[in-house]
Amino acid sequence: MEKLNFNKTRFLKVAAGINDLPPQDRPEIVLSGKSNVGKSSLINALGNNRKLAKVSQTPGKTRQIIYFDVDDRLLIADLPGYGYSGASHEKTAEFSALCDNYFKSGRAFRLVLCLIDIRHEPSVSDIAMIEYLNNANIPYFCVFTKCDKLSRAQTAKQIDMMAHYLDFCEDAHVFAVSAQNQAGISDLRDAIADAVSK
Ligand SMILES: Nc1nc2c(ncn2[C@@H]2O[C@H](COP(=O)(O)OP(=O)(O)OP(=O)(O)O)[C@@H](O)[C@H]2O)c(=O)[nH]1
Ligand SMILES: [Mg+2]
Repeated sequence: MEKLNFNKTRFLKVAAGINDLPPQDRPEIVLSGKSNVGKSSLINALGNNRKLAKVSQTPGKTRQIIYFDVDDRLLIADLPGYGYSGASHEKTAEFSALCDNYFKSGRAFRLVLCLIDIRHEPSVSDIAMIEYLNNANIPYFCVFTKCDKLSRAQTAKQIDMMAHYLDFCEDAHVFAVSAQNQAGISDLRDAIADAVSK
């Protein structure tokens, strides 16, 4: 089959709730991570188009599940960021309910990209997410974002530190990327294409 063309990434729809998800007529991958970790920026980097997903200085911008389509062959779901402390308690509860329902909806997830900021220690929610995916046997990649902020040596050191906190399952792939300078993006595209073609 021809290689998945990430340049053909387009916005598909906004799903306000669990009853509003698009039909699963192709593999679906999910972007998950703390608010502000760089989920929207990563979609733009993968799709090579800065206008695909809204990037914001204000955390908590993405409040619904936003769907993108890649090459008419793959769905990417951009989940609302978890654990944003600036949002009202009510709003936070609403986001996490949406994510919980989504993961429990019985949809088939080909792959989850767990985004974690390379500069910070993993949050309780990051650790909980990895544990959840391990237990649910959902394949995932750990994607460390904003690597342009650190040197290569610092990046490697941080990943070692993360491994201390995060119980990566044996075949979880680990990526260090930057949406800003495109580091690691092409490798990540290849690995996604590979994972969804199986
Ligand atoms: N230096 C650097 N900054 C980044 C990178 N990716 C994202 N950012 C910045 O981080 C901030 C948040 O990025 P978003 O892509 O909007 O993050 P998000 O995870 O979609 O945030 P929510 O939608 O609020 O959950 C923005 O100011 C981005 O410019 C990166 O690779 N390097
Ligand atoms: Mg976003």
